[in-house]
Amino acid sequence: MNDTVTKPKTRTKIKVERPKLHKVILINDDYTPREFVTMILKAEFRMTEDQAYKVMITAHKLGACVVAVFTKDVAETKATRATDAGRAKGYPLLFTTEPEE
Ligand code: NFA
Repeated sequence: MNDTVTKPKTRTKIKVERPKLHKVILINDDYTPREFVTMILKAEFRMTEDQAYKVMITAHKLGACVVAVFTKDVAETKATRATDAGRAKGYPLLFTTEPEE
C-alpha cells in the first residue's frame, strides 16, 4: 500500500559541443610549379585531379583558396605536411590554417 514506486523528478541534460573546424588555406606564390601543387593536393588532401586543379588555379588567380576544413589538429598536421613537401623540393609553397567563423 505505501510502497508506491515513483519516477525521478529531475533529468540531466548532457550538452555535447561540436569541435570548431579549421580551414586549410593554399597561398599562391610565383615559383611552385602548378603540377606540383596539384600533386600535393591530391596526395595530402585525397582530392581528384579535377578538384585539385580547381583549388590550385583558384589560389593562382585570387592569391589564396580554402582547400578543406578539419578539426584543429588535423588541419595543422595536413598544412604542415603539405608545406614541408614543397620545402623538400626547394619551393616556397605555403598552406596556412585558420578557425572557421
Ligand atoms: N603561381 C604558381 C605558378 O604560376 C602556381 C601556384 C598555384 C603556386 C597555387 C602556389 C599555389 N607556377
